[in-house]
Amino acid sequence: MERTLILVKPDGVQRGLAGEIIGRFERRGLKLVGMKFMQISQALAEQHYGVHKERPFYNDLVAYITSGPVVAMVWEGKDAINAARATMGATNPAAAAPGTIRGDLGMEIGRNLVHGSDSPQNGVKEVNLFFNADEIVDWNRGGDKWIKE
Ligand code: D4T
Repeated sequence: MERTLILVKPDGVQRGLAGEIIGRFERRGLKLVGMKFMQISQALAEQHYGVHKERPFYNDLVAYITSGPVVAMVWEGKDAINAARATMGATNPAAAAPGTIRGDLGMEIGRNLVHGSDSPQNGVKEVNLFFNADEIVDWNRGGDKWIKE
């Protein structure tokens, strides 16, 4: 079973869209196994976006993700990384399809509302960066047989 780290970024929280965004993953059938409302520190942001350190947008990216609280979550499911990214839409909301989070709710790449891990390996890495093992909840979802074969 794959896991992805999803963040409702500061613009999503500030715009009152956290519930809307969380609901889309929930309705999709992904299973929530971790969740917290938190302020990302400078150090955590630099670790999280370390791969983008040399990119021209790096400083803006770190400033944006630390600009206010986020909702950090761990969602689990079959092919969870791809499922979550399809639900999020293209990185740039201007190019994201209608029906996706970014395509319905966003306008610009620097305010793209949501983060999701981009590979199973990064999913594991990012979940471990944001969550302690005891913050992940192992639970049985009653409706699972209507979502999973
Ligand atoms: P995140 O990591 O936020 O889920 O985005 P993606 O996985 O969809 O996209 P990414 O890693 O390519 O980019 C990370 C982050 O940087 C912002 N960004 C990206 C930006 O502000 N300007 C740019 O030109 C690019 C490529 C948006 C997402």
